[in-house]
Amino acid sequence: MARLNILRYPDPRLHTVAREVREVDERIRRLVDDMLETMYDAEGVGLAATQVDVHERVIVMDTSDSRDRPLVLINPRIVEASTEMAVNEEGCLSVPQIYDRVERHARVTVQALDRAGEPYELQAEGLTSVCVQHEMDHLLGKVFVEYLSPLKRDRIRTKMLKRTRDELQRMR
Ligand code: K2U
Ligand code: ZN
Repeated sequence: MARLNILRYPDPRLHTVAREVREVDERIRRLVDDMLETMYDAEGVGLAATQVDVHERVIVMDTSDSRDRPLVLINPRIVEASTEMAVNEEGCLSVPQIYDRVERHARVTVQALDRAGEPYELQAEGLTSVCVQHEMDHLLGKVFVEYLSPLKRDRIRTKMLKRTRDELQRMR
């Protein structure tokens, strides 16, 4: 397994729309395993393939307290979403140390393929619901800061660019 590099906002590759996975083969299973290792190492509760610069519809998640219940969603589709909405504080591994409130569906039903390529259905609420909607946005090239005001988004963009520049300077 390998830890993968996580793209950092405002990298334009984060705005790529991911394509469907044609076959759940060894290459995809290796990607899933590497994404899980990367997600646990980064202490995230979810990770989309877009964030590691692979533009295929693959998501991994683990919202369990014990951090030992991985969820794999390949070619996920939301088939039902509650009219009830909920506002939650969100963060993103591609926008480190930035948190803000985003409104999403309180509950969603998702159909996907698992790591073996078998179809299943997930009824999600709470953190799982927020996370799966956040990750599915990533597969559409959308980052959660795009729900914020243009002023907030520009401030975050400036902060991220400075932080990345400072880190590159320190590495020299
Ligand atoms: O996509 C990612 O960058 C992973 C996010 C997933 C996530 C976003 C919003 C709400 C829940 C999960 C990271 O796990 S951000 C870290 C985090 C963890 C728990 C709650 C909020 C943020
Ligand atoms: Zn994210």
